[in-house]
Amino acid sequence: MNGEILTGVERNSAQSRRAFLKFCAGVAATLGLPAEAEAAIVQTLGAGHRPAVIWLHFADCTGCTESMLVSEHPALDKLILELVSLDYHETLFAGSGYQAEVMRKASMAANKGKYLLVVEGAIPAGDGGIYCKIGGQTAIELLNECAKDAAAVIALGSCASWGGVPSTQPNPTGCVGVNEIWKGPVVNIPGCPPNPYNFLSTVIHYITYGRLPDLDHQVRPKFAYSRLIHENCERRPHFDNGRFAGQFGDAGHRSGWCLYKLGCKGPETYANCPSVLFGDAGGGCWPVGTGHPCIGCTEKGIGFEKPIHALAELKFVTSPAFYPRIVEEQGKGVGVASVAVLAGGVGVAVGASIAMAKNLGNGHKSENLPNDNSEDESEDPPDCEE
Ligand code: FSX
Ligand code: SF4
Ligand code: F3S
Repeated sequence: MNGEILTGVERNSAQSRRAFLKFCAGVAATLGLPAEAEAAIVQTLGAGHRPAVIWLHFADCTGCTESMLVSEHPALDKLILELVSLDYHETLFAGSGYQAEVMRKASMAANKGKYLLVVEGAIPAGDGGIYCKIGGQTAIELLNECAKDAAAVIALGSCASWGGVPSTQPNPTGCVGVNEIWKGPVVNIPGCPPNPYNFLSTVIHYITYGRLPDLDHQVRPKFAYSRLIHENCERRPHFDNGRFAGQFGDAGHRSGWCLYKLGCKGPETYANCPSVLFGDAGGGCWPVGTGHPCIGCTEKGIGFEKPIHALAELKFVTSPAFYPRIVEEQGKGVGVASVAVLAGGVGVAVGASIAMAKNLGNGHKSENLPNDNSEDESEDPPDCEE
């Protein structure tokens, strides 16, 4: 094409090819895979192999689907039309009622043992499951029926992973996560909403390699949930230097200081939010980036359970000297997991804990900043793990 004038179609097609290659490179990087993986992903997705997906909705706000709708790499239409065959989805389906249920059963029969089952929302299990019925079946019956012949079951969002918002006390409908009902293997992709790229990367890993990615002890993909939010947070230098916002809107808060003393759960929450971001809207688009403390939405027992004002437990924190680059260069062979192991040296953790205790005690005061007329409500330093 050197020196030639491109037609509109050629230009669009070149742009979409570039966007596709960029997307595959992004998936490989998110998964922490080496350079060869990028080629494998390009080849597999380019070959047009589209697994059938059955997507169920139970007790939820549909935010999981909404967050998929605003993803641009790929846009949802590309996901539906080119990467997977979305054969049943109550929110996005044109059909409804009897017609939709017939489609679901037909797809499950035609793709027996090969389709992916995505479950969004908690399962209301109280009183025999009578609080959630679709097409005459309870959520419990539907889940068991659809999971039985699935190649893999993905619990998408915190509600499906461990109950999430609908399971908060007093939980009158007895909401629980998928793995309380379906006793076969389940992959949890928590978050409220979950990051769409963690879901897409899991599906693409499955399409490319015929198996799911490695999982942690809570059956979450390690590529997304093996690092604390606190490890990659852009406000971390402020934490390390004892600069904390004392209250919303004070000078520390306006200056981008650490939100730990406003209840940020980043030090006890595992997720890749600071590096993957949300909504394809550019830098800073994640809760802490916008000035709100992390509420620990990916973490069972923290999100929606631990009060927002409560201070986070300071987990095993690495020294800044051991921080990996947020996006690892391709082909260097250093994955997310190996970086986590490298960062997990006991001596480093002890050193970091001592530094943390010191800095939390020091606490630069927000009111020392110019134009601040608020009082510093910093609390005494909590005990740190050693
Ligand atoms: Fe739950 Fe998904 Fe939170 Fe909402 O549907 S994970 S309430 S964002 O959307 O299930
Ligand atoms: Fe970031 Fe929260 Fe950690 Fe502060 S406590 S560095 S805001 S994750
Ligand atoms: Fe949730 Fe905290 Fe990420 S609130 S979206 S885990 S920053």
